[in-house]
Amino acid sequence: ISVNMPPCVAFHNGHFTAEDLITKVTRSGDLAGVFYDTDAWRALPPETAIYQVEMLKSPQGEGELYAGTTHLNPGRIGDEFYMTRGHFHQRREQGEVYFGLRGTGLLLLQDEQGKARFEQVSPGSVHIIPGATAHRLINTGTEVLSALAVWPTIAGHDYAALAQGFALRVVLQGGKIHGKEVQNG
Ligand code: M6P
Ligand code: ZN
Repeated sequence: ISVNMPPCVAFHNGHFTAEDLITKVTRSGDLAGVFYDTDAWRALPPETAIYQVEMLKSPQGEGELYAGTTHLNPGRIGDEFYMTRGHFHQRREQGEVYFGLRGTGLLLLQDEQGKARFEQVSPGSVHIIPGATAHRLINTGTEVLSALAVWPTIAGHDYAALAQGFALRVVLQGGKIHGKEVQNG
């Protein structure tokens, strides 16, 4: 028999072994308006790496899938834990699956009515993100949080729909991880 070697992802750290990877680093300077403590955000060197995504190249089109790992560093801006920007899919009906691989944190999910909830992310956790649900990773631990994601290539990203942010924030308060509701207006 003839067998092709597929790309490999290491389950202990989420890194891929593949010929052709796409990588993108998001730095604090890219995240204007994302963290609520703007003074603390300004005090951080803008080149500070917050997260890195490594993904496989995929054919484009209806039915095709991307696979990629987000590596979210541990840390806080002010008292708020490092997090990804977060997004709805441009094609709202399209879902996604996240798998926790390393580290601990939260997956923040929010529907179009603004109702938000958390799922605990830890090695082995499986997260089914339904359509029309915005998603953001938050690293509440002390090591890198790595999660593997699989999503349709046609999904796209809609960041603008979340310009006002998510309804919940996660902060360290009195040495404890605390979810805060964001006051509107
Ligand atoms: C996961 C996927 C990607 C996403 C990335 C970073 O790998 O959901 O589609 O781009 O996380 O998240 P964001 O785009 O919100 O910065
Ligand atoms: Zn997504």
